Amino acid sequence: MSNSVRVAITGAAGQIGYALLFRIASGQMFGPDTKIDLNLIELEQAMGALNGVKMELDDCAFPLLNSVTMTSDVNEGFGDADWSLLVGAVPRKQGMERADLLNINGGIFTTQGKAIGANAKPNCNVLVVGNPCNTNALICQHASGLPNEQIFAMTMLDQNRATTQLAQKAGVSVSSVKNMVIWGNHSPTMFPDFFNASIDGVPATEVITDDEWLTGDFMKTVQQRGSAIIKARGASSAASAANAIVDTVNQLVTPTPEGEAFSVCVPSDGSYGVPEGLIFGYPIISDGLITQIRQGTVHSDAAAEKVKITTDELAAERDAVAALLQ
Ligand code: NAX
Repeated sequence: MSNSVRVAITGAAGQIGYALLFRIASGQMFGPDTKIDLNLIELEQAMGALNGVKMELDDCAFPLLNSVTMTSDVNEGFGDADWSLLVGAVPRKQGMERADLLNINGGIFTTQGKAIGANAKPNCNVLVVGNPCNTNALICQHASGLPNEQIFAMTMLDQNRATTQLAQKAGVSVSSVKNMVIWGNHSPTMFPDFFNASIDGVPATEVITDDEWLTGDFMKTVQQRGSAIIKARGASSAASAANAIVDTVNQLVTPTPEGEAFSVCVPSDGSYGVPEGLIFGYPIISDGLITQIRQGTVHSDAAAEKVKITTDELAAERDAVAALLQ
């Protein structure tokens, strides 16, 4: 493995960026032996704030941090990137329909996708975080021409939230909970599949026998956690989102332990009846270089219905941006 990695990050001066950059530069994403080159991409009007973040990076004196480039030019920003973390996006404002949001962000992710295709390394991996992240990733893939294996959208924060909820309910450590996979869209239709999760090797449903909680409060807490954080903190999840980005990349570049899987959205190959091409949250396994969708998960009728609801939502999002996918 190369001992340096160039990471392009959009929205670098935003609140997730502020929590993320320091973790990458300290070695938590790629390990203690990999030097980091950061390409920080922001809107022109945020360059002043970005400069302040860069000053703080300097002030950390991170031994692994080779270089920091700041730019609002996407062609420069994605130049030679090994990884592109697409965090920046336009948030939904009052009165904005979901279709408007899809289209505004669609324009951004088309431009960025083209710049990645033209300037990043051919094997650049792309992780989309900015919402609506699944459909933004679909648009980005189309514009970039990158193969399926290099496109990802994030559901790790939802997995981490679900894992903690199960662990707290069972009174065990979070490391006892495995295979807490999020299916489908990173939206309130996501399906946190507790049926196939395990706690200390035992099906979660045998450890937590409170079905009403599992199908009620648990699902609701995970699906609506983002709104609950905004209500409590007055701002959306940032440190936990940055942590989930670190976890996602870590798990993509590390062989997955036998019998386990993790949550990330990838282009569907038709697995589990999901239309090919939709960027869908699946159980994923990695050999450290190549990822694949884990097959063989059995869904009850109730679970299959939940998978269908989130699939239908993603298909509708794809149809809403069809003009960008020509
Ligand atoms: P902020 O509004 O704090 O920061 C966004 C930054 O992106 C701003 O500095 C802005 O100038 C920049 N930006 C906007 N358009 C850009 C463009 N075209 N090129 C470069 N930079 C651009 O948002 P933050 O809290 O950091 O959240 C960023 C995104 O993550 C949002 O879309 C948010 O919805 C999404 N999230 C996704 C999550 C997931 O699990 N997939 C969870 C957390 C988060 O809500």
